[in-house]
Parts: sequence; C-alpha cells; structure tokens
Amino acid sequence: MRKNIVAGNWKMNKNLQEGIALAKELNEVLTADKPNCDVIICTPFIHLASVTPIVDKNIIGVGAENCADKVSGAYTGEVSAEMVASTGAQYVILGHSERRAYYHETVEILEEKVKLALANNLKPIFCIGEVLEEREANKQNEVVEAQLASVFSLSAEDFGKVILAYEPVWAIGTGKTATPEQAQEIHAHIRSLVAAKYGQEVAENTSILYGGSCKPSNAKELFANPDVDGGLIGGAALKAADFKGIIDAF
Ligand code: 3PY
Repeated sequence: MRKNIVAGNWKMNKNLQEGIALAKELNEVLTADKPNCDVIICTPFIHLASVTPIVDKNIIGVGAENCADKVSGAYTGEVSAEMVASTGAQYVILGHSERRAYYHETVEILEEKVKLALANNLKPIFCIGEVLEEREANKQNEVVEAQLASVFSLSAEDFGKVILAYEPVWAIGTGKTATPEQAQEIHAHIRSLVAAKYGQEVAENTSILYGGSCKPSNAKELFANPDVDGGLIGGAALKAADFKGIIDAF
C-alpha cells in the first residue's frame, strides 16, 4: 500500500549553519516522538553532505531540490544526480513550478532529469500543477496530464519509485490553499491518469502529495482526503515546530 509522506522543501533558505541546526532539531524532535508517516527534508545542494549524516535515516529521508539533466562534464554550476546521491541523499524534487517558471524547465528536460535521478537510485518527488489562469479556465486536468508526460515514459517498475506532488501554482507563497474538495478532486484525477497508464495496482501504490500553503492549521483536513497522501511543504518546513505540526496531522 502507498505511503503517507510529509516532505519539506527548504527552497533557497537557510545558510549551512542554520540548515544543520534545523536538521538537528528535527532529528531530536522526531526521534523523541516518532512520526506516523515518512518524513523527508529537501535542502539546498550545499547542505546535503552535512545533513545526511546527522539525521536518523529510519526517521528522516534527505533529498535535493533539483539535479542536472546531464550526466557530467562542462556544465558550469550544475550538480548531477550522481553527485546528489554521493552525499547519501535518497530523493530529489523535480519539476517544481519555480523551476518550470524561472529556469524554463520543459517536459523534455524534466524527463531527462527523472531518468538520471532513477539511474542514480534517487527517488523523484515529481511536481505538477496549474497556474491561476489555467484553473480559472478549468484547464487544470489537461495541464497536469501534459506535465505527467515526463514520468509516463518510464517503465511501470521505475514509475513505482516516483512520488507525485500536486502543487497548484496559485497556492504557492500566496497564502491561498486549495480547498480539501479541490485537492481531492484533482488528486483523484491524477490517480485515474496513473491507473489508465500503468493499471489500478500501480495507481493505488502511488503517493500523491499536496503542496501549496500547507500548514499545521489546514494539514489535517487536506490529509483526510482519500487521495491526498501527505504534503510537500514550503515555508512551514523552515521551523521545526511548524513542520512537526504538519507531520502530526497523520
Ligand atoms: C510551497 O508550499 O510553497 C511549495 O512550493 C512547496 O514545494
């Protein structure tokens, strides 16, 4: 059966010392009071090698927020999936709307990144979601379907390693959250697309996280939906107490 997961996306926040302090605090809090779901923290690249050895792997998984679409070589400033994996990280966020919008990541580029992540034993947390104009034009279903093309070229076995995250772009950093009904409706649609592609069993085993202004005060009602299997958390992942408050929604 699929896993419930709460994953933090630190984005471009916290210097190295602050990141280490947050990881230590989370590790202490979650070791003392074990979570009822899988917990992952996705940190800036520079934190990975320092954070992976200080968290208990059985309680907190660690991931990057991106990786390169190339294997290695003359790509100044890029960080490969192999480099991420060599830090001990097990996950990588791919396709976040900020990467799609600000760094022009296309379906094709993301398909390469997903393949390289999997080839290096990193589990992709693959993000999809529509912008406000698309929601207002009731195009959200077709938008997420088009975005899923980056992972729908995978074999069923490889797709089984992917975690999906639905993040409506209009709810990211805006304080607006999808209502539990809106979240359930589109999560169920995403699961039906997975079922149509890979069959019902794979669909039932796929974790689909909700992201976009998820916080301790709304996590419980979002996670209560049958097709919402946890959250990808932005701002509220930057304080141990808030992140723990969301984890405790399970
Ligand atoms: C947010 O909630 O702000 C996110 O973008 C999580 O990835």
